[in-house]
Amino acid sequence: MTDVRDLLDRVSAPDGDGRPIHDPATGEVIGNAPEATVAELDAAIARARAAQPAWEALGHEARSAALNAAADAVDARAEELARLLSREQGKPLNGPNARFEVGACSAWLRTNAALRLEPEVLVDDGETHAELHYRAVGVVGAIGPWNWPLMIAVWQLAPALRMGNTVVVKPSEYTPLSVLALVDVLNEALPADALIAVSGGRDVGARLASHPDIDKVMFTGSTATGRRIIESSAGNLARLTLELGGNDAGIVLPGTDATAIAQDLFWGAFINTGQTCAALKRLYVHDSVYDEVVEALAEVAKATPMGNGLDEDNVLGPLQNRQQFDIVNRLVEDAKTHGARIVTGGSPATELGELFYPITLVADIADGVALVDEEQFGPALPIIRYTDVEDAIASANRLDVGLGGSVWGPDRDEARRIAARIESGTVWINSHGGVHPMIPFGGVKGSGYGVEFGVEGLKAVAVPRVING
Ligand code: TXE
Repeated sequence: MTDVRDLLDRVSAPDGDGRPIHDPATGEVIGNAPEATVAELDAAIARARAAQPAWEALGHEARSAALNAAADAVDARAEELARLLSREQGKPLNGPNARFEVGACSAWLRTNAALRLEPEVLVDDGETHAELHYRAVGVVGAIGPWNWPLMIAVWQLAPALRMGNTVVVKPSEYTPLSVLALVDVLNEALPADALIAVSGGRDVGARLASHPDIDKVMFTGSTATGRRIIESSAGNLARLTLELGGNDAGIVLPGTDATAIAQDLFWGAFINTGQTCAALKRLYVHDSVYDEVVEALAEVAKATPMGNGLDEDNVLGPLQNRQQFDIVNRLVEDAKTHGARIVTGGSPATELGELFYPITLVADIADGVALVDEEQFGPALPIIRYTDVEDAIASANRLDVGLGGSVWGPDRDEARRIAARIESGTVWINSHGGVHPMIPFGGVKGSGYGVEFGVEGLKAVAVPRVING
């Protein structure tokens, strides 16, 4: 079995120092994360600032080559990274989980290496010749969450490095070791101080966002923290890309074949055991197919194994932390008091471990109940019956978030017409949550602003410069 000891030795705090990090499946301590002080963060930002001009001066070709070499380094360590991620985050090795996440890191690095952002000729009419060029912003602060800690770190750092920025990464305090290990591996291929990871608590995150020498903040996390980062940007004028929470709705139209969509619906909702920003979090199903859809989802749930992520059979894991476990438990208990019907699950799976909660399908529930209105970010899905599609569209749009959404049905044109009326950054048809390194991704309303991925993602970590004349 691949050992993660070497990676842990490279990044852990010395014995007796740092913060213990627990495996959410077993409660075991897997290592100690260094806890940087604000002064240490300041020193890291100064180093990143000093390294930036030379990194930008290398030019696009050389930076692309470095990103490809960094992807090679990730591939060479992929199994170790996946195992460390599984132990720290809880997600299984198999399924759309740890090995998949490490693979996505490499794919995003390579795609960013291959992207081209050429100068645009704006006006060329004989009198005026104006071109738009893109330059690096400077030093980018990348602040990440605990659900997809490696993939989201790469979403932030790959385009930033590609454009010639240097980057200071602050991982979530729940999953620092795997991100520190990833950055250490990436740094096998990058020049000194182009990419620095600083592990610490919320004070370190707050300082990174408000630091006068930070030019851009890439943030994925809660809406509450996003608001704080917006406030601090009034001080340092940092540009922001904010990918905040969501409460994605899915609408299943009449005539849909329930068994044909059940697998995709299931994974749209329960990828990473529901701990995914753009997961399906409220499902609106037409009365004519409601019972079949609920039944088909229950069949998939029964056949999908949950447990310790290192067991090759499992594809669902624990909640990553007690805070999130308590949110899911509270929302399901509250739904019960409102008369909702628990189809599968419905109470903690303590036989698997303290932080396990089973796949919980909650039927006969309505808008206004907290499990529908609040982001559960876990393995509990409310399934709401509708009779008029106009009501379903209104329900999808009634909340103050808009990251993703989906429409499921046999008629693609009809589904597309409805999709155009959903207020979210992405609407999928007959699938939910798939992302692609060439397709811009971002939210509207309380889900944040700015997009990641593709050429638009490069522009988001660049500043325009017009050359006129
Ligand atoms: O997020 P936080 P948490 C949602 C999910 C979850 C909730 C809280 O609903 O229940 O957010 O999760 C850093 N300035 N999502 O507590 O607090 C912090 O150290 C700058 C949705 O993990 O937002 C961490 O690195 N940074 C989400 C990061 O911000 C600050 C994924 C995220 O922490 C800071 C995860 C500050 N003032 C949770 N305070 C998604 N969109 O995918 C904290 N941080």
